[in-house]
Amino acid sequence: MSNEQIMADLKKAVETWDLNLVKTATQQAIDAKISVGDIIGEGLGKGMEVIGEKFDKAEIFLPQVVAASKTMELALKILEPLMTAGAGSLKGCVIMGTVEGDIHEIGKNVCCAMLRGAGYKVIDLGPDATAQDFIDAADENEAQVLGGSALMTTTLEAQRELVEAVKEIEAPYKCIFGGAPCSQEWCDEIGADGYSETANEIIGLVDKLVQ
Ligand code: B12
Repeated sequence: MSNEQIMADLKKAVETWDLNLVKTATQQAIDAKISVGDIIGEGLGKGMEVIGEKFDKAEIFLPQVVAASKTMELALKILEPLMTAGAGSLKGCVIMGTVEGDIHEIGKNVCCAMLRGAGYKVIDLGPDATAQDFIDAADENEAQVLGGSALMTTTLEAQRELVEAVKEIEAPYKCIFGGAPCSQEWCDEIGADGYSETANEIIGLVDKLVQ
């Protein structure tokens, strides 16, 4: 089977929330030595984009979005062993989470996966993480970077709160943000240290900050 066909199957599996197809296609992609970045960014992620667009147009509803999310998560689980860098080779530590009040996790999970693949220790706080959760985890793990995801306009404000909480205690942590309603302009406004639109770009961003 060609790599193009495998990528098309990965996209289709998420779009049609087909758990069997996602298992087979992910394994085929691994066997074909397609990079984890391409499997996620060019395959599974493209399927999730279609789901997002259909949901926005009310062509599908929450249960279908949840089913597509579960399909994507199954693929990320299968990819996990490939994304854990060996001990001793870690480039630094990043605390990732979805900010307080927000339960969207897929984009954040993709970022975690990409960072692990690039050799970072990643502590994933999951969804609905408070500023204090980020700071506690960073203190405990001597992290350099805090990455907060927000998918709703209403939860963007929690990104600002994280920046302010870090400034208040004069901690050296760099704050970076992302998520669909987030932007470079927003990050400049709240005094964040970085923004990236995609999970592919997050690696370069973190590399620069931990240098
Ligand atoms: C999937 C989804 C869900 C799933 C989430 C499942 C899960 N486990 O995560 C479920 C069904 C649970 C859900 C629930 C809700 N959702 Co919803 N959901 C979506 C949907 C369709 C796709 C989001 C997604 O996963 N995209 C795919 C990922 C890969 O992309 P991404 O998240 O943008 O991440 C990429 C980048 O942004 C970046 N990135 C992400 N995080 C970070 C972090 C850092 C640090 C960096 C650097 C980069 C970065 O890298 C990622 C990979 O490239 C969007 C629609 C859309 N078009 O976005 C709505 C959407 C986000 N949801 C929305 C809403 C309103 C809700 C609900 C309130 C319910 C409802 N009434 O619809 C609840 C939320 C309750 C809560 N308190 O949080 C709205 C938000 C509106 C707004 N602007 O405020 C949207 C935009 C839909 C809409 N048009 O109405 N949702």
